[in-house]
Amino acid sequence: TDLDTFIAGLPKAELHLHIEGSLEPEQMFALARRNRVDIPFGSVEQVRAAYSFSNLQDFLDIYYQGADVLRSQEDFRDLALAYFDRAAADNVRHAEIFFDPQTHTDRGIPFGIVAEGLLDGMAEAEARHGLTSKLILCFLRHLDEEAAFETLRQAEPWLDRIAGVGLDSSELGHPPEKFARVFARAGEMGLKRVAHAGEEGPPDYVVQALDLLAIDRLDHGNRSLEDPALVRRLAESGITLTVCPLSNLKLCVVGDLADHPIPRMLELGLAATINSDDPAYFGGYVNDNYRALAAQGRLSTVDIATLARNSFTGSFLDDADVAHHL
Ligand code: ES4
Ligand code: ZN
Repeated sequence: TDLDTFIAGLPKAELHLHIEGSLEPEQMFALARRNRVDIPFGSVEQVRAAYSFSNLQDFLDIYYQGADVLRSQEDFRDLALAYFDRAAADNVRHAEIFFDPQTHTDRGIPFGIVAEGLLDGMAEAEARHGLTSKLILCFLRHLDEEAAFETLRQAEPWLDRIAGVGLDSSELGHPPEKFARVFARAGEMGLKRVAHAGEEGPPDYVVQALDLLAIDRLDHGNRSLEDPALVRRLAESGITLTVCPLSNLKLCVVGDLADHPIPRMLELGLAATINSDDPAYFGGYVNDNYRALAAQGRLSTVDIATLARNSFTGSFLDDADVAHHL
């Protein structure tokens, strides 16, 4: 459609992307072969058939299993490059990508192998496509605060190449307050702070992320809409929300894209953006997410342009770089 052509042509930034969630089944098989790792699937079709989830935890179990094929610096470089090639094809000009170091260090893969491999891929993407990127180190919230502190210590030699810290994994039962001290330390070290909140967790987790983690950006934030005072606060502060429509559908955060909260968020004056989250698991990259939502007929072309503009203004690029993209 005309809207799809408009979406494809819009320059955009992607602000909510777990690089381990961009591991396509074909690449999972290729890396399993290269590294002689056993995987519990016989074919790409079997893998895709297993990607049916009823909640976040269902997905996380299979996502952490998939990451086991990632072993060498070259694996992490290839993973990142495969994502950047697809993102560039979607006219993504800048990406701020999450990685989960604990998923790898807990399997004996050194932090530096992961970080250097991703940085290699980022440099190659800029050379190949002019696509710039930043790295965001996520703490796994189902693990304890001390493990997060240990990860921040391991990251020290790379902190000049890491833009910020984030918080992901199982939300319910692991409120932001559990990580207040490690986020304070990250802030003292000059890192930006983001957190997943209000995906499955209640609005109070979003309030905690603002008050106790001092977040610069909110990942998901869907359930904020249940609290009118919180909505006013988010609108007045202008904080960016990184929302993920196909993820929300696949993880049953929304029952139907016809009821997706993004149009409402824009009406309420929230700085929403559209992102792919874990594209290999949720059935689409960033343009697929724009198109799926636009197909509901609840977004104007102005709304779509606003969402893309928000992705640059909500990025951690400096003002001059943002201006260059607008
Ligand atoms: C995630 Cl969708 C989502 N939510 C929380 N943690 C995650 N890690 C990877 N994808
Ligand atoms: Zn996410």
